[in-house]
Amino acid sequence: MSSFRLMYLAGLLLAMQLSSALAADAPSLGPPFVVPVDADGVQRATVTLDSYSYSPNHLVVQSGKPVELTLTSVTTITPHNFVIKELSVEQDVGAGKTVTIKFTPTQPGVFPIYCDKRLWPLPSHRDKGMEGRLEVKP
Ligand SMILES: [Cu+2]
Repeated sequence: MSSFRLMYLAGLLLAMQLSSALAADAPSLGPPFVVPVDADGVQRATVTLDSYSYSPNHLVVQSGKPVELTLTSVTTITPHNFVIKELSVEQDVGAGKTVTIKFTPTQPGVFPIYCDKRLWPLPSHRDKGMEGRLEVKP
């Protein structure tokens, strides 16, 4: 094989890797999921964690009412977490585990949700698309 042909193939491979990396940079935000308010006034929802996604990943809640999220991991090996930095939420979720978190957002706003786990030197899970959004309505 000529060196020109090898360079052409290498370039093709690089282009393929770049395009897949770019695709991973634009995680799709799902339809807004309005978290229902239970009779006791608590807004409850279940979020499924997988590699590398949250489902649903676009949660809408009301300000001033407690939020209780059941985080269920469906992975067999990879640990994940659930971070909403602005609300001081940071919860590890081991592979196959389910944990419940409770917090009360007091300010309306739009806050990123993400997983900051990473297996160095690979990109973080957030970089691989494991992120979402919490919308807090007044
Ligand atoms: Cu993760």
